Amino acid sequence: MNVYLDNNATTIVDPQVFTEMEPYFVQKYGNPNSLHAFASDTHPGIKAGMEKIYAAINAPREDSVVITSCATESNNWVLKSIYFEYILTGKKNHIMVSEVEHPSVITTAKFLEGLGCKVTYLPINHEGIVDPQSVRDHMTDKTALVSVMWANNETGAIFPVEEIGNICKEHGVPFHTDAVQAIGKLPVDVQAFNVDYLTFSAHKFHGPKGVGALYIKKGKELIPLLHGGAQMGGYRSGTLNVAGIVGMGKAMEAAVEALEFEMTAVRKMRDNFEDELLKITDTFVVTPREKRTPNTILISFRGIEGESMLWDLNRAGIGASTGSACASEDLEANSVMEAIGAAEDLAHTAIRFSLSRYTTQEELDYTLRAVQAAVVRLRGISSSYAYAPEGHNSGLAAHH
Ligand code: 7TS
Repeated sequence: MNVYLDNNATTIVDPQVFTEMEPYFVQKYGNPNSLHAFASDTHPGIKAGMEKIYAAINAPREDSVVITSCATESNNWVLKSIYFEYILTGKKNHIMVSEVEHPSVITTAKFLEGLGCKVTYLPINHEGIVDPQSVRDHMTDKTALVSVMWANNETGAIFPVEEIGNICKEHGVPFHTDAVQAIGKLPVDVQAFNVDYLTFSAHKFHGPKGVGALYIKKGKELIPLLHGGAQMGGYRSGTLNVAGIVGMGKAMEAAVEALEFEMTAVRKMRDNFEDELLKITDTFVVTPREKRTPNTILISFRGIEGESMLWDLNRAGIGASTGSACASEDLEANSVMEAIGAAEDLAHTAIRFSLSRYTTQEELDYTLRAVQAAVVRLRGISSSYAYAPEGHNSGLAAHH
């Protein structure tokens, strides 16, 4: 059996999405900006795709949704353009990001720090969530941007973007949120909250890879990152990814339709699976499940290196993740676990299971048996676990 439980990394393309994209490769392949029928043949598809994208996040027509190549580009764009416009010119000197943003935000912030920008890395609490009060505490009259993700990719923790958006509005500071892990898992409505910039990426909700977007509220237009032929109203040059726009539109429409299913059926499957995993001795989950996206579990198995667990699961045909990047030689600890202040041994034991609307109960039953077998095998050969034997009551808190 093959079981895919790494949906926070990427997802299977919905076959309906693939079908809608297909004509735009060998039939309707014109450059939409050319002046002939090959070009105009692409226009209805682009228009329909864009309308679906606007509808899915309830974006008003006067606001912009600019298509990019991925969420990484969208995140880079916001931070770097704010830097060019406000920091390089000396009008402001400071931005805030949470300390558990995706690397596309964190490494960009670090890069800008090297250019002289002050950066506050907002901490997360013991549940893995940013406290809105910390945004208020660090706000200065020189703050140019606050960037806090809607939901974390590793824990699934949902961040208080409504409160943070309000604090930003009070201070007249632009607010960006990386909603990559929120689309299709939580209701995302750019008019319900104060959001100036919102990032998303099609491949996280059963659309194609290589197409993302940035929502930009009217009046908050950014300096372009990519200069060139002035496509996308001059905001983002480069020939339009026609099939990508068609595919992202269809995928977003389907994600909104499936949202209720995700929030009920997928959540229920996730909860039951998690209950069973937690029956294994010495297992820990940081963020309470009601404060998480419906599809995600980040769980630690004391005494077991995450990578060893992945190896055993992979041999059983199961794809999961440690949620941490592997440096070439050192195995890095999970960054969220580190930020929470988990004991070093636990930070290396986190495994992320992320479900989707395609996950079945049968797959989870099979995975549970594989995890149980891996735990027995790996704890049996674990030197660190030998000092914390089964039943030993050493929870996360005891190790602080
Ligand atoms: N932002 C968040 C919150 C993400 O989870 C990811 C990908 C990105 C941005 C980057 O998206 P892309 O479209 O540029 O690829 N996250 C993950 C992950 O959790 N495991 O692999 C990729």
